[in-house]
Amino acid sequence: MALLFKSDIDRPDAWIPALRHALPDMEVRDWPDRGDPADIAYALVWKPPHGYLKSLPNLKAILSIGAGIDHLTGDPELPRDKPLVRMVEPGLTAGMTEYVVMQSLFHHRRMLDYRDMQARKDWTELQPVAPWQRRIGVMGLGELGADAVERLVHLRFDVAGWSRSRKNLPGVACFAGAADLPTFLKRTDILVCLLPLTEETEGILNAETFAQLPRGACLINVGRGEHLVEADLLAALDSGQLDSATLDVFRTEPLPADSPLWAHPRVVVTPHVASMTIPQTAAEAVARAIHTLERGGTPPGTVDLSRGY
Ligand code: NDP
Ligand code: OXD
Repeated sequence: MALLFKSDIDRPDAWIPALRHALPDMEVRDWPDRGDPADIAYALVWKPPHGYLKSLPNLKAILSIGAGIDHLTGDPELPRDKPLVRMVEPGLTAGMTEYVVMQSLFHHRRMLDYRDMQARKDWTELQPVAPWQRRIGVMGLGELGADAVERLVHLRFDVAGWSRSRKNLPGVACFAGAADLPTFLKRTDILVCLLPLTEETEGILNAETFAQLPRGACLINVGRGEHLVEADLLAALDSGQLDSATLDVFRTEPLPADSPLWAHPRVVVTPHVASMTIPQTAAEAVARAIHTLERGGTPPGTVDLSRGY
């Protein structure tokens, strides 16, 4: 029984030893040396070639190296009868919370304005806003969103969250479902998208959504590029409906050189690095998931393909 590791972006020299350490009784194979497909019981993957997972005759479960699973559901031949487990591990969660807090503070403290002022050698003190007067709204209160809102509450921001099912999180105004979306947006100065990409959430960051935010709001998109309608963002920035945006994810990655987002003065671009799975902590999570599956259980992060996440 073997575990296959396959990713074009995650470093095998860090992952393979971590997996072997966490799973001493299992053979761990790296993609180029995958050997007999019949041996592979578990596939730990990021963007495997379409059709490949179906070709593994004894596959027991698919484990995603990332939290998102849209890189797998796009495979028309995905073996949908096998358990699909997405990454839930403390390193990934901590990294995302750092990024959301960092970018929230960046916009809250008007760092884009100070950056422009520095270029002009302009020594002006901008009027501060107390954190409890700054309303941050996080779309998606799952593994990542719930941790991020907890830290934002500690920083004394006025925090709200929006999810599919209603939550009860200390210090967070919780909204749920399509009916609550307008109320949630209306009270949001900094909008953070931490949703999974599904049929329901694709294109959710659009002109209609931006129009419901207070004028001069900021956007932080760390979900997926397909959540955002880029032309609507550019129009909202140009009109002043949105003040600024931080974008970590894009419809086309790498972001094409001719994208207007690269040089937009009110946009911060990062190359899909908001958070990355940490091999050491993730290998432990993978081992726990495999042990749970071997016992017939359901590990944390098991995806419900009928709802798409
Ligand atoms: P979870 O599945 O744990 O959480 C998803 C959240 O979104 C849940 O709160 C869920 O609601 C909510 N949600 C889903 N669909 C809807 C909907 N239609 N309307 C309202 N709320 C909805 O995912 P994670 O928190 O682990 O990850 C979220 C996403 O973050 C990933 O799918 C990935 O796209 C992105 N990501 C980006 C990274 C980056 O570096 N940029 C790194 C890691 C992840 P409910 O709680 O009711 O189910
Ligand atoms: C993820 C990602 O889904 O890195 O984990 O985007």
